[in-house]
Amino acid sequence: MTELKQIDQEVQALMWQMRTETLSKMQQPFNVDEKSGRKDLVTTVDKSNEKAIVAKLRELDPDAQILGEEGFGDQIEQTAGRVWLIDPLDGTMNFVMQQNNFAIMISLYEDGVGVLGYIMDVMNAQLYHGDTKSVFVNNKQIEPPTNLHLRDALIGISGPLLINNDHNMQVIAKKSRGPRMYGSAGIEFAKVMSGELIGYISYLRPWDFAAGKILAQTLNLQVKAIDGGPLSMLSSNVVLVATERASEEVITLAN
Ligand code: 2AM
Ligand code: CA
Ligand code: CA
Ligand code: CA
Repeated sequence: MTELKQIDQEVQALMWQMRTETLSKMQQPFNVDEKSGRKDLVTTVDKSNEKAIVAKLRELDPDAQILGEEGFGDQIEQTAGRVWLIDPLDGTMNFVMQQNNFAIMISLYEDGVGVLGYIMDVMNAQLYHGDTKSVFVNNKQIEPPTNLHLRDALIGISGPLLINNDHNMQVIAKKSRGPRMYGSAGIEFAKVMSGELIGYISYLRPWDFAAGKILAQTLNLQVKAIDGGPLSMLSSNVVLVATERASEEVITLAN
């Protein structure tokens, strides 16, 4: 295995390369298919991005397992050892409908513990990356956001949770200064880390929150299931990322 520091450098370079490739593929015709329905899309760009990322990670870390959303990695049944998680295009609906507000995400876990995280906000050319010690946007280290209360800030809530009022989401939205909805878990984690949002709540799968969880926790943000318990890295969860104060307030209101 290549040394971790070198792997980190190589994966950062890979994220920039994937950004360039994604921008170029966006300018050419691509195919769009429905997965579970008309609100759940996959494009040829999701698939080719994942294939390219899997190929590079195999070269860098041949003994690791790889879990990718589109299935070009491994079938994973347990989190022992090194596991790379890939979301090759996060916010595919936005990619198709807006050509904006989408991300590429990669992370590394070892025995279920986060090691490295990467979120590329493609259209803003911002790579959020780091480990359990520090978080950077491109080359600049960022500081933890202010530990605000729910009533003093904006909160990201996914469309389905808010529309269906699951876990009292409408009450939580009313207690805040207002709900926001961007349609990409990666972009929303980035906005919580930068302090634009006090938190974000959404029903997510492991590759949707894996990178954000590592980086957000390094910035003193709480990342939990909506019942206050730990997140499963092998199944879906209603995920809450928020400042310590807002996290406590949301968990109380949601349960
Ligand atoms: P995706 O674009 O990679 O699928 C809003 O849809 C956010 O929730 C996106 O980050 C999206 O990731 C994620 N998401 C998770 N499960 C989804 C599903 N079944 N349908 C649409 N989006 C989903
Ligand atoms: Ca998807
Ligand atoms: Ca996703
Ligand atoms: Ca995706």
